[in-house]
Amino acid sequence: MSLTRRAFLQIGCLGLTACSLPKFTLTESDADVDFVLVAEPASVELVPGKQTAALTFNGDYPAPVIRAKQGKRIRIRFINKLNEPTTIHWHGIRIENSMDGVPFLTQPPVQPGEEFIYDFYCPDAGTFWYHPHVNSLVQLGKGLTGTFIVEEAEPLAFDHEAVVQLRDWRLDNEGEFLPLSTPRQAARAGTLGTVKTVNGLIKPALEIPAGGCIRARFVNLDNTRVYHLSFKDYPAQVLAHDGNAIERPYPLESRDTGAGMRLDVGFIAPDEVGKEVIVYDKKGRGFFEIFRFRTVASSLPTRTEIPRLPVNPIPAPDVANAQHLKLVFEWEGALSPVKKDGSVDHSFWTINRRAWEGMSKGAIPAPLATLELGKSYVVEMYNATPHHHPIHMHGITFTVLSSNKREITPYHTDTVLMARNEKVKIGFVADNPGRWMFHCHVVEHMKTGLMGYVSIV
Ligand SMILES: [Cu+2]
Repeated sequence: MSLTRRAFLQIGCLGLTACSLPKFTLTESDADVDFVLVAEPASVELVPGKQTAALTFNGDYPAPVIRAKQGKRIRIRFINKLNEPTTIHWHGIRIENSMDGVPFLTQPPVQPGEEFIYDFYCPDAGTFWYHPHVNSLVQLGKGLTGTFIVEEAEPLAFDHEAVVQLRDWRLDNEGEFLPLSTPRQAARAGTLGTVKTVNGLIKPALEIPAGGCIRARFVNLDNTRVYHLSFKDYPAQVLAHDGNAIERPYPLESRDTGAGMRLDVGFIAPDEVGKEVIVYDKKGRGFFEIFRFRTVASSLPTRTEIPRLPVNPIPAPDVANAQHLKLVFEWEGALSPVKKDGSVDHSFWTINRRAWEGMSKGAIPAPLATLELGKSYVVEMYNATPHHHPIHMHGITFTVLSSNKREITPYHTDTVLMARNEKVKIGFVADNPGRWMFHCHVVEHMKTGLMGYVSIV
């Protein structure tokens, strides 16, 4: 296959394998929306030769990659064809509160057979993702996760973009789901999957144009796993953390990317056809292959420079005059009795000694804090547990200011991975009114206590 640079720029993925493009075509009545997204059960092949009864977007996995444009609105007609209520949360988008997709807190759950128009403006460019915020362990665990890309207002000079969607599945050899959670693991680092996939495939080889300048968008769609992404000795640059471009790109050695987190990496593909660049999960001194890129023929001129990404317009907090808040994450370890219907409500984790109570119509728990609109805040977070937690805040992109465990060059993100006993300071301007969830993105942790919300008024 021979590809010109222009062709890559125009079409992006150009039908290369393992690059998911939206399959849905708009009908006439959908002409007033940009995208139609359907949550529905469907059979997909994850274990080779076996079928898995998954929950999907638009009938397949990977889910369609939804593309919006920075500074523009996007309207998505969402249809719930599941047999239970759901919502869609747009992770990392500084969105209007009513579009944030949190049941009861920001909208009524979308009932089976019903639909909801998500209509919002995208102020920031980058790699984001979407998923339900209802029955998350099951709905996300069985497949409802997808990538949401906001393209920069001005196109960038990459030759090719690779969307790399990482996630595990808890499956047996026949492709049947294993229990998605085990209390023992929920009270620790979380229950890991058994089948690791990249864009739905096990250790695939993703095609890239020889000599091309590549933007790889890594998206950790998993419920639990932390990936320690590394190219080993192959030169690659970190361009963005969790969708937010950094001012000074730096060489990728290994970057810890927890559940819900993203990493944009730029690199120049080898000049020769059939060469491979292997991407690893680095654990200790060991490098374990996740997948590989493989070069295909192209007529691209040789590139030496990787374009920089424009930094998003995130307001800078006034740290010197900011109000300080403290949040302590602790392990409580309460095994709860089995309820009448056979279910259990373990709470293992607390924020400021309080485990999330859950919510329903007319029963919204009190916020963790009420913040004043327009004011700057510094939140001192302390992970007093022996496990890592990717801590995510909705509606606000914050700045990671410092840590007691590592050198921090302040950067913008929506999710910060906290190591055991780590203290992290984050800062932000509370400029987005509404009630914003604040939780760990290890889904078993949020479901067993490590969740709350802040109210900005
Ligand atoms: Cu956690």
